[in-house]
Amino acid sequence: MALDDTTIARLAEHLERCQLEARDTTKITDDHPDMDWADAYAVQDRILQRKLQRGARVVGLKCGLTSHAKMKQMGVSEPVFGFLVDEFAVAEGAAVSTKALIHPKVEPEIAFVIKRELRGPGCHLAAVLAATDFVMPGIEVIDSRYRDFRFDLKSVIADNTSAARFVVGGNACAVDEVDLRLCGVVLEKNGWPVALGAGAAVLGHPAAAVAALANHLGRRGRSIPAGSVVLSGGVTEAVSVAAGDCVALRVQGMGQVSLNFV
Ligand code: OOG
Ligand code: MG
Repeated sequence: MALDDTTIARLAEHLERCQLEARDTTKITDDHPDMDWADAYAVQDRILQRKLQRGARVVGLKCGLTSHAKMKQMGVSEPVFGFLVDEFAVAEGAAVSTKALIHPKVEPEIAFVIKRELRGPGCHLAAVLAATDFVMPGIEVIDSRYRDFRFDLKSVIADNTSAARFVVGGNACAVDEVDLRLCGVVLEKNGWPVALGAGAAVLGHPAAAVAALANHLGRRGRSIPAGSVVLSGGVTEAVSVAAGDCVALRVQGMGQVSLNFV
C-alpha cells in the first residue's frame, strides 16, 4: 500500500460525505497519483465501516464494468467490485429523489441471489449457477461522486464503484428457466427503448461476473455470503436520468421492474 491509514480514513470520509451530501469532487488520484489497488479497495472498505458503525446492513455486492459497452463508455478495461447496503435498496416502482443524487444514471442488470456461500479462488460459472437461488432483473442507479462522471479505475473503486441505488423485481427465475446469455434486455425511459442488449454482453455470461467477484474476494480471504444479492454489471451503457423520468427494464422471460425519479 502506498497510502497510510490516516490518509485512507480521510479519503473515505471525504467520498462518503460527497455521497451523503450529493456533492461532486475531483478524482482522488489527482492528489494521490501513487495510490495502488490495495489503497483503492481500502478506501472502499473504510466507507463500508463508516456505514456499518451507523447501523447499516450489507445486503449484497456488485460487479461493475463487466460489459464492453460499459468499459468503452468509461474508458477502462477491467471489472471492479463494490458493496450494496440497505440504504441503497429501493422498492419496486418506488420514487427515487434526484435531490439526494449528483448526476444519476441507470443501467440494466441481471441480479443473482446466492443460496450457498461462494468462495474463490477457482470459482467458475458452473459453481455460480449451482449456488444461485434465483435471478431477477435489476436496475442500478449509479452516481459517481467524481465531477462529470470522469474517473480512472482506482478512483472509482475507492468511490464504491459509483453505487447509489438499486432495485430488483420482475420474476424470480431459477437459472435453468432462462438462457442468461441469450435473454434480451430492453431499458425504457419514459416509454422509449433507450438501451438494448442481451445477457452475453456481460463477460459472455452474467454468472462469469459473479465468479470473477468470488475470485476477487477470495484473493483477499473473503467470500460471497449465502443470501447476498449480486448485481452482475450493466448490460448496456448507462443512461442519464432526471426528475420526472420513469425507467422500466424488461428482461426476456424474467418480467419487468421500474423506477420513477422525482
Ligand atoms: C462505475 C460502476 C459501473 C456497472 O454495472 O458497470 C457499474 C461507473 O460506471 O460509474 O456499476
Ligand atoms: Mg452497475
